[in-house]
Amino acid sequence: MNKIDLSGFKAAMGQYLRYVRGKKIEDASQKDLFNAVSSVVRMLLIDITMETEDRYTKADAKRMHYLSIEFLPGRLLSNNLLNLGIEKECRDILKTMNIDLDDLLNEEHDPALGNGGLGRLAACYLDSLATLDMPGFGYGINYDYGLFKQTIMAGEQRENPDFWPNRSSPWLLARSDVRCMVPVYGRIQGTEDREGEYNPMWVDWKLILGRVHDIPIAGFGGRTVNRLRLFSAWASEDFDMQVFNEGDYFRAVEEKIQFESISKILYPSDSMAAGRELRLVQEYFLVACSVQDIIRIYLKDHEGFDQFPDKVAIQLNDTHPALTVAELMRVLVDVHGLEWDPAWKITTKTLGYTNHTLLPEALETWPVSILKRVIPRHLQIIYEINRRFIELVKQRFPNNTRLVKSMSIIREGGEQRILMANLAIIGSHSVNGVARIHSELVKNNLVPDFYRLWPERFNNKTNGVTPRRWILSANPGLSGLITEAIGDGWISDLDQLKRLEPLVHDSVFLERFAQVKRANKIDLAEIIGETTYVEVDPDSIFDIHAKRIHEYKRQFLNVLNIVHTYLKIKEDKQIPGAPRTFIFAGKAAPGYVNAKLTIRLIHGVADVINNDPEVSPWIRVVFIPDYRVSLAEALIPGADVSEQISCAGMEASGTGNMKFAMNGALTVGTLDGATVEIAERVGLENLYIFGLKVDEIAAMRKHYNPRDYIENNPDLMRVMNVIRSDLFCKKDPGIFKRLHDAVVDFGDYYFNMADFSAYVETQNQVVTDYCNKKQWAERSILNTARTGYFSSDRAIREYADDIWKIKPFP
Ligand code: 26Q
Repeated sequence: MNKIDLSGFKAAMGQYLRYVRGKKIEDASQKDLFNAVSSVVRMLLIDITMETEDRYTKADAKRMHYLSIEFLPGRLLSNNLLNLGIEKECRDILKTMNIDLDDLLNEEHDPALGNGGLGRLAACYLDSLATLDMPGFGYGINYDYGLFKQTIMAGEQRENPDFWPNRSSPWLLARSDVRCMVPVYGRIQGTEDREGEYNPMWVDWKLILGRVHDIPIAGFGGRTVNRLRLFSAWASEDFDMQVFNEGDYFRAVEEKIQFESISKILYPSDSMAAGRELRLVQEYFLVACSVQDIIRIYLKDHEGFDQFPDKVAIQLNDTHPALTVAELMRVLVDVHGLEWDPAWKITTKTLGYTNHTLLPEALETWPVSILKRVIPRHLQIIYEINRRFIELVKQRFPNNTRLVKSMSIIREGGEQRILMANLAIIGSHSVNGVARIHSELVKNNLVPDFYRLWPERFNNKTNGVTPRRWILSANPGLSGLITEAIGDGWISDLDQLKRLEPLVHDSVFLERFAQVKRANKIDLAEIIGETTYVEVDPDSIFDIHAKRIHEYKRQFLNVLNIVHTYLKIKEDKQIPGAPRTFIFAGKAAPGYVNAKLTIRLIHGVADVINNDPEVSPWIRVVFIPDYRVSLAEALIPGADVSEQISCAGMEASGTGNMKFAMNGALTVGTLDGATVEIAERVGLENLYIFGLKVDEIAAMRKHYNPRDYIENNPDLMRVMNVIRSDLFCKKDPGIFKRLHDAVVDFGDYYFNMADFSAYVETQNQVVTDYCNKKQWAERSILNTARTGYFSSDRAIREYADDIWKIKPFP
């Protein structure tokens, strides 16, 4: 670790407070102090950024640009201190000033520029790229409003605006020297040149300006600082003047507001493709700004585009930035004058595409009519890409109209639509899924015809998470214990956790491991008390289900088991073997009725159970509001049981599953996403796998009748009847009928009924096993010891070697 000189730290803080905030240190608020410390850390980061940049430039390094409509970096002060290796020293300096660092860390607002898994994955990947000294940079949008803040009123989710300091955060460096110009709207004018060749010209477009802010991304060890570049939209002054001069003052102001609204808000859905024009404009805005910036950086040190794919890699985080295919072609052909064929070669060699979902409703398609209005030239280019592609398909597979139809970028029949996944696949040299089972489903179920055409293009990159944030920073107790036992090499080489395995026979280690978990549960119990006003027992089993609320993730199934357990105590007088606390957290998309109802149901059930003196000594239920990165950091270290119970085949990977297992929680899960690989690695005896498998669900779907399961299982019948009754909604009779009917009358698309009895049995086994404290601790240790594979460092090395061909520059 480089030693960073902190002798000027105090003085620099004082200067910041005095000359930026105009305050004496004794008058500074906690927020002022947070900003002061952060501004000093930011200076250190800037120094290393410049040094890093020189290193890359000198080596003429190939760079990777990670395009993502979402980034969820989480709080940055503590992460930066840890990665720079100055946390302890900084804490000590502050102590001499009577300042508690932990108080300051809590002042930081989570940047919420993402919904969930996809945005958080992007942030873990940036952490690993910097830690591995690799030239990898994030490109995203600087939304004014990130994901809404969730509050609960009478059991219902309310969405409140997230006022994140998108201009004043100490981590945002305004780059007023860089500006992007993004043409939008207008029309195509065909002209013929002297040779009589058709030359399309995009005319009458309007100009949006992209303003640039960078968030420095420090790697662990303090050697490398990369950056996350975020764009925000601004109507250009030229454009103002033009419309103002036309004399329609109000229309001019309206249009200006309309343009500046492009980066106003993050769409709050992670599972439903919103077909709104503004969303398409957002995607295009990100793509156009990014491509411009990438080419500008490339052209600083290179001439012509021959070397472009050897110096630049671009990764598309899902299809949201898939317009990059068309935009890169447009810039190469229309702006830089390349011929189509070489431009196409460059484009496909440069781009890689990661798929994150198989859910049909989440796959993006855009009406041709919207593209025609917003980006007419891109639509033309997409048509040309498609024309040439279909030629190729017809050559390879003559007379096969089915194939042409299934692989065409344009879906005919009714309103013509652009299939963004097809565009991304055709325009990339690599297509990857995010867990082994998911990548197999991409090949065999989602786009089997593309797989037949280009088998070499498809690959798997199982997701990973950064151990810096998810163990070192979130779980200092566990980190300290691990480091004491095996040294600190694990932080940047997580496979070393294997060396903990023999310690399961060391009774002192076992005891201390259990103590760490208990201490974390006490901390969590306090947070639960503060946020839900429910008192919970740290000696009860902490069973945590934390993730976006979605029917496929089956929070409903969890509730069914809770209600079943309640009825067992209440009606059958059967007491469980150990007390349990069921903990939920997660946001529902504002327009997702059943997800919001599920939150109400959890609260309704919690109300009845927690207030029943016969039941509440055994089970309690809490819903912690406003799940976000900083809350996850508090929840995960305190978990005994991790709920990963999605309907098999629907969760592409999951990443929370990895974080929980690393922190010693035992998984109750289905064979879905990366949970399959977690099970393989920790061993079936160290987690709880239950339920239908992907192929079983596929085979059953056609004839599945959820009523068969209800009629044949009196326990399930009883639970469903109670859900339909008004026991959990005395003040709003009937509201949960819709959830009941989704299962009973509308086919139970996610197989809750079919998996109910297996889930109940598994949960009962958990309770039994938990009573053997020693054995539980052993299995918990083995979860930590055997999940090193799920480090994002491993994932990034695979991407770097197989797809990006980038190297470390230490
Ligand atoms: C698309 C169009 C319009 C509006 C919104 C969207 C949109 C936005 C976000 C669609 C999907 C998302 C996010 C998806 C997501 O988070 N997927 C998760 O990705 C994780 C990382 O790979 C996986 O671990 C999860 O399994 C997957 O659900």
